[in-house]
Amino acid sequence: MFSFFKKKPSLTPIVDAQYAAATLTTEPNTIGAAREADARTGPGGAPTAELGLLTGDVSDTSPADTLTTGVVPEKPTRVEVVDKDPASRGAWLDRLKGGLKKTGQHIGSVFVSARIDDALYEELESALLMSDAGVKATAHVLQALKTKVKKEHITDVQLVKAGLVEIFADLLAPLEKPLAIGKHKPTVIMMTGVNGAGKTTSIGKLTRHLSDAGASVLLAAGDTFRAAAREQLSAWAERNNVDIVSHNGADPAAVSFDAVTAAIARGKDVVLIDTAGRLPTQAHLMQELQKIKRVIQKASDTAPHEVLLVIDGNTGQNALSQVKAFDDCIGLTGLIVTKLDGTAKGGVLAAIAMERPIPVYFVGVGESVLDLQNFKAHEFAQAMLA
Ligand SMILES: Nc1nc2c(ncn2[C@@H]2O[C@H](COP(=O)(O)OP(=O)(O)OP(=O)(O)O)[C@@H](O)[C@H]2O)c(=O)[nH]1
Ligand SMILES: [Mg+2]
Repeated sequence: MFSFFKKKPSLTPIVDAQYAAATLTTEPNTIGAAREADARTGPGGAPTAELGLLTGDVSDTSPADTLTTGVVPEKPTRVEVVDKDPASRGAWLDRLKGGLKKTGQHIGSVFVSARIDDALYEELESALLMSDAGVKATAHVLQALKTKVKKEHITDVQLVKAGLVEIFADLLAPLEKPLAIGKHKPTVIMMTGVNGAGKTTSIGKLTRHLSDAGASVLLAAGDTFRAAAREQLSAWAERNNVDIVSHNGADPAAVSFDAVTAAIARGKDVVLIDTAGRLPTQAHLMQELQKIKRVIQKASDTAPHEVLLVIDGNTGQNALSQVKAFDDCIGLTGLIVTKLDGTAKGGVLAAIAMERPIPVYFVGVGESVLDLQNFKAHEFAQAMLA
C-alpha cells in the first residue's frame, strides 16, 4: 500500500458563519437509492469495485495500485474506476453490450455474407451511418478496413469483422484518457450538459468513488434554478458525508466562487460543481456558464481544472453538436457519456473521436454508483461491434 495519502480529516457540513447563507438540505434522494445501496457492497458486505488513484505520470497505463485511505495526493493521480471483480465487471460489460445491442446486431448482419465485395462495404457503410458514426468517421473506418483487407490478404468475412473492431478501437483510442486529480489542490471540476443528461447523478457517483479512495470532496450546488436540484445534490453529499455549499436562491457563479474559496480554506482535494441543464441554443444560459467559469477563476487562478460535458448516450448525432457547442463556449476538457444501458447506438463516439476528440473519462450504464466506470476504447468497440 502506498503512503502518499495523509490521514483523512473528519468531514463536517458547511454551516459556519462565513457561509451563514448556505443551506444544507437533508431530504433523502430516492433516485436509484436502493440500487446504489446494493452496489456499495457485495453479498458479504465487501466492496464490489475499487477506485485506484494512481500517482505519477498520468499518461502511464501501468496496472492500477489501489489506494484506499488518506488524502492529499502528492502527485497528479489518475482516477480509475474499473471493477476488479471479474463477475461484476462482466455484468457491467454485459449491460454496455445490451445497451448497444441494436447496433451490434445491425453491423453483425452485414457479416453474414460469405463474400467480401462492394455490396458488403455498402451495407457496412449504411450500418455505420445508422449507428450515428457520422459521414467522416464512417468514411475513415471503411477506407481503413479496405486497406487492411487488401494489405493482409484477408479472405474470411469473420476476420474482416475482427479487423473492423480493431479499426474502431484505434479510432476511439485517443478518447481513452483518465481524469487526473491532485496537480492542483483543490482540483476544481465543473459539470455541464443539457437537461437530464445525468450531471448530478454523475457527480454523486464520482463523489462516492473519490471519497472511497480517500480524497476529500466538496460539492457546489450550482444548479440554483430548482430547489429539487439542490436537494438532489445535498442527498449525495449527506450519503457520502462530504461538505456542500448550497445557497438558497443565489447566483450559480456566486455559489461556485464560495465553494472554491471554502475548499481552499478547508484544504479539500476536489470541488465538484453542479450546474443547471441547458441547451446550447439558449445563448443567455451558455453565457451564464462562461460567467461561472470566469468567477471560479477569481477564486483560484488555475481553476476550473476540468470542464466536463455530460452526454446522454441516447441523443445520437446530436451529442456531437452538444460537444462542439459547449466546447466552443467554455472549452471542454472531458466527457462523461451516460445511459449507454438504454437504446444508445454508440457510433457517435466515433464521430466525436473524428471531429472533436475530447477525452471520455467515464461511461455510465445505469443509475447505481458502480455503473459509472472508465471508458476503455477496445472494450467499447467490442461491446458495440462484436
Ligand atoms: N439508465 C440510466 N439512467 C441514468 C444514468 N445516469 C443518470 N441516469 C438517470 O437519469 C436521470 C437524470 O439524471 P440527473 O443526474 O438528475 O440529470 P441532470 O443532468 O443533473 O439533470 P438536470 O439537472 O435536470 O439538467 C436520473 O433519473 C438518473 O438516475 C445511466 O447511466 N443510465
Ligand atoms: Mg442536475
